[in-house]
Amino acid sequence: MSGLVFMNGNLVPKAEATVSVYDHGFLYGDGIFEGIRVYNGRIFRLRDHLYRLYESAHSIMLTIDYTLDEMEKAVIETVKANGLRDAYIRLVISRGPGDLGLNPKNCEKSQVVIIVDHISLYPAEVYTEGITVITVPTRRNLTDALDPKIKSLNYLNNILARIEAERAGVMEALMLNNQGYVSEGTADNVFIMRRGVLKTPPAHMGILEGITRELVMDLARESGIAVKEVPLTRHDFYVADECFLTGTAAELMPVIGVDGRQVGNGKPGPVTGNLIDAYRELTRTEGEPVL
Ligand code: PXG
Repeated sequence: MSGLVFMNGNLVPKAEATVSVYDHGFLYGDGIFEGIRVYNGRIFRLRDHLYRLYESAHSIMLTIDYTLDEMEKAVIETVKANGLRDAYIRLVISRGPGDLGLNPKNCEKSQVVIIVDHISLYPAEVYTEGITVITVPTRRNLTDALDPKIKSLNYLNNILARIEAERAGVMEALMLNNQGYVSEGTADNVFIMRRGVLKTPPAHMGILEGITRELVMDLARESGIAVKEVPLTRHDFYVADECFLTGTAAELMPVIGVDGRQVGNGKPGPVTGNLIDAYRELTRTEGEPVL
């Protein structure tokens, strides 16, 4: 059952799911992607991911040969074909094969790829014990160069930041923007709790507008916690009562140390714990099962 990849309309076995070396996604990182989860047979927040995908496409002037509704059907079809009730979906759209020049005018057909595979989860203790992070030298993309709101195939600066973190012996990096404000992790958004208020950097700080981020702000507000989108410096993280990362892959991950400073009492905080529980409940129960 599993191992079938959607390639421009065809479901092909994993080993045959290949793209051209002339694809501008490969040559130049010219394309966009989404990472989506399947929980308990349900595709979590698929519509939100598709809206963001089509916004990214519009922003980089990439034509997708499928309407949003058609793409939704294609994703569901690929999930069903793979028969995985808990899975990771990687939706990739590249400018398609062209020639060796930068100009995409010869890229006649964009390449749509939908991969549904097992997800490699973070170890369970990460959620009960938390992780430590560091800020790294590699900055997040400038908003007026390549806006981080675009989920493009250009992840090199995030990859460099992740390598810098790994070499320093921690699992994740906090990236700063060009002004030195904290923007986000390499594949996750960041939050702090301080004196009863939940804070996260606003979108104009140069971040991906994470779907988990939005959801977590809603969950917090519903439980009566004040939420503020405000610029945050490294100091704000050092003196936070609680800190956590949010993302499709990371879910809600407690952070207990930043740049060698202990955050709060050095243990995942109570608000973080409650939000993790609420998030997990939602992922298992929201929406209709597709298999
Ligand atoms: N910031 C960045 C830079 C991201 O790439 C997030 C924040 C969180 O956004 P969501 O919408 O997921 O809450 C991301 C998400 C992967 C992978 O396989 C990466 C992401 C999502 C899923 C999988 O590396 N990035």
